[in-house]
Amino acid sequence: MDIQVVTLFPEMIRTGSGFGVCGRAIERGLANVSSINPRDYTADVHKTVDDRPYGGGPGMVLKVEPFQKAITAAKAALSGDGPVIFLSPQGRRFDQGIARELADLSGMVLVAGRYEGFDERLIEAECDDEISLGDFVLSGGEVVALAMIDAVIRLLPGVLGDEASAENDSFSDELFDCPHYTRPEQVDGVAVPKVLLDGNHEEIRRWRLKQALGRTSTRRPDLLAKRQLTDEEERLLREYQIEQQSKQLQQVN
Ligand code: 9D3
Repeated sequence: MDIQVVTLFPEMIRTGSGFGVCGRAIERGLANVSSINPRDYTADVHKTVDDRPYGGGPGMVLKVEPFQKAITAAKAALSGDGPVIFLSPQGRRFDQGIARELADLSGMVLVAGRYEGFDERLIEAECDDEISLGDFVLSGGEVVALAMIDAVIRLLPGVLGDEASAENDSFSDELFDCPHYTRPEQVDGVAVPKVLLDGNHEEIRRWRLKQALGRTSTRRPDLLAKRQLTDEEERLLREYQIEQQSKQLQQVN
């Protein structure tokens, strides 16, 4: 996987992709992450990359020429082929499905903006896809590029061990995780749920599934609505809801 990032802040990309699972995958040659700076493709002494918006108003707009030249260089640097993906608040929202699609490609060019964004003519000329991380305001696309790079690299063959990659294929994006606990058995008087200490693996499986269903239903009912529950899952979810109700009654009394 070859990822070329067009950015005014290459250091953010290099530093941000250098740690943990992602950093190790890059070191092992399973992925390449490089940056190309539009400032290196300016022709004036001031290396100008932005200018005032036509029609007036606040903020600055990124100039076409330095970004277009940088994108051309990024495509040429790409070892294979791949889409040019603009990162902008107007894009379609990134999710695990998009991460999976991108992980099947041999490469991509991610274009991160700053200021008010790109000149529309650059988008019309160069954009194959436009992606947002969600409905909140960031200062630019670099953090979004890093989120996408991390999500995609984790999915590449050989990056994770067998256990974790099995999780990738199954329900990891459809249900929330169950709660996790490690030693010690008591923290500030709060004990680990007994079922996890008893070693009954069928009971543990049922408890974990019940917690995952319950938390997803409480916090993200939209995720659960997308999913057809099995008879066992329906039963466990009802048990969870009854258990939560009796817990709340205990707190009142
Ligand atoms: C406060 C400025 N806004 C005017 C109404 C528009 C605006 C322009 C540029 C808001 C954010 C940005 C910079 N953001 C990105 O480049 C960006 C982004 C984001 O802000 N949120 C979620 N995903 C993305 S992808 C790129």
